[in-house]
Order: sequence, then C-alpha cells, then structure tokens
Amino acid sequence: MGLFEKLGLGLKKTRTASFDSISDLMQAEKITDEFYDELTEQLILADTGADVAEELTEQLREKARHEKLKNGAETLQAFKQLIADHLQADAPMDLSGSPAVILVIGVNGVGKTTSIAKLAHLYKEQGKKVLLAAGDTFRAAATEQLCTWAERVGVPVVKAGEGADPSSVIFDAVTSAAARGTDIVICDTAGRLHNKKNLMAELTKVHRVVSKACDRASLESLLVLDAVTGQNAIAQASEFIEAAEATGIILTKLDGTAKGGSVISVKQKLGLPVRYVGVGEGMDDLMAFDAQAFADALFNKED
Ligand SMILES: Nc1nc2c(ncn2[C@@H]2O[C@H](COP(=O)(O)OP(=O)(O)OP(=O)(O)O)[C@@H](O)[C@H]2O)c(=O)[nH]1
Ligand SMILES: [Mg+2]
Repeated sequence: MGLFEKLGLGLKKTRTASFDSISDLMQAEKITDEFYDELTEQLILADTGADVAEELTEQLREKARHEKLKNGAETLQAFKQLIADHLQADAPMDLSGSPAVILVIGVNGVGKTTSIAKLAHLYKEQGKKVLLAAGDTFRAAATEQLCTWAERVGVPVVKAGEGADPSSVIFDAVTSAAARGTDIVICDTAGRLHNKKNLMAELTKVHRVVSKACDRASLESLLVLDAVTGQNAIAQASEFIEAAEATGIILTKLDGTAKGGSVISVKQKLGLPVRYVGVGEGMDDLMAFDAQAFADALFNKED
C-alpha cells in the first residue's frame, strides 16, 4: 500500500464523520452564506475546535472574495491549500547531529513506546544507525516491551534495572551512541499525568541532562498526543511543552478516531509542528507528516 493510501485509510473515520460532507458541500454550483455556516459546523464536528473552525471559514470567505472563486470546485482547491498552509512546519526536524537525539514524552498510554519502535523502523529503513534508550524505568514491563520491539525492528537498546534514574539511562545511551557512531538515539520515558509536579520535574531533569550530552540543535523533544482524545490532548500539552521544551508532536491513533480535524488545531494552539502521525499498531504505521498530503487525503472522497 502506498503512503497516500495508508494515510487515506487512517483518516477514514474522520472523513466519513465530517470531511466527506464538506466535500459534498463543495459540489455546489454557487457558494452561499449557508455554505459557510455549514462548513464551520462540520469543522467543529471534526474537532478542530470552534475558534479554529471559525478562523478557517473566515479565511476561506476572504480568499473566495479576493480571488473571485466562482464555484465549489474552485473553493475546494482554495480550502485544501488553506489547510495545507495552516499545517506547514516552519522548518524541518534537524537530525544532523552525531548523534541526533529524540526524547519521546507524553501522558500514559498515548503510544510513546509503539511510536519509538515505528520511528526506529523508519530511520533504519533510511539506512541510519539507531539506538533506543529504555528511559521508562518506572515499571519492568516497559523495558521488556521496548526490548521486544527493538528485537523485531533489529536495533540495540540501552537499558537499566527497574527503578533506575531515567536521566542516567538516557545519558548513558547518548554518550555511548556518540562513541559507537550511532546516528539517532530515541529515548522512551514513562507516561505521566501533566498535573503531577514531581513527575514533570523529573522530565525537566531528563531534558536538562540530555541537552548537556548532545548537540542542542539536534535534540528533538517530541510530545505524543492521542488523537482519540481530540481537543483534550491539546489541553494536556502546555505543561509538557514547559517541562521538557517539546519541539514537535507525534499524533497517534488517527485511525481510531473521527476527530482527525484536531490535527489542524495542534500547530495553531500549541505553536508546535506535527512531525509524525500514527495510523495503526504495526511498525509500518507511522508517517512523516506532510501537510499537503494530509490536506489532500482529508478531501479524497471515495464513492
Ligand atoms: N490504532 C492505533 N493504536 C496505536 C497507535 N499507536 C499506539 N497504539 C496502541 O496504543 C496502545 C498503547 O501504546 P504504548 O506505545 O504502549 O503507549 P505508551 O505511551 O508507551 O504507554 P505508557 O508507557 O504506559 O505510558 C498500544 O496498544 C498500541 O498498540 C496508532 O497509531 N493507532
Ligand atoms: Mg511506554
């Protein structure tokens, strides 16, 4: 299956629930005021959040007036472009460091460990040397889970015993990666609730220690958000951004939700680009986020 098809499949629930209706609306010969009201409603249903829904509708109205768009088809093209522009990251991820380090953080069960396995697979396929750091020392099963994935993907892991200090495990991984000529170290961390002060402080320490061990420019701190929780995911994010200087988002479980529209509000509300999206449980089910492809897939209605 091609990447575009896979993305389309992952977005199926979101399309069925809202974007297919938007595509239908844009079949119209003439664009009316009711059209714009309906558009706002459908965007809210897709969980873009009311403010983003209104903002996008207003921008489309403006664009339609300015560019003298005549019919639905022209309006649809313009709207796709608007969404793609909205989602475009200001700069790509910098993975040039030796090693580059990706710290993966987020609340419990959002898909951190699985995403790490998928990322390792993705980079390995690109010919990079990958090392994983088992920084979730909170429970023994977490290290086991990561090691099982690492074996399947075929990448090494640096680990320590249950209850070890996560900062020191991750520090060890990063320093040994530098010695081994590893390209990318991906660090797992324990899931934690954003309102647990001591656990958030631990994350700040992890981030501080890592940033001393590697080139700051190539340190990505990726916050994992579960798309199923839609706008709630966005509410949790600010504490993580503050505690561990998150630089980007991995949005998981897009395949399991009709709230895929929440992607559209992530960048605007958090000021962080979406870097990857998860569309399934297998190791191939993670994609580098492509704003244009995403916008196209949202409106790719199959009849
Ligand atoms: N459908 C679907 N399931 C996913 C996706 N990503 C992760 N999952 C599932 O979500 C569940 C939790 O994934 P984990 O990777 O263990 O989550 P975690 O954030 O590491 O969890 P903790 O370490 O307990 O905080 C697993 O059953 C995964 O298979 C996705 O993109 N789509
Ligand atoms: Mg985990």
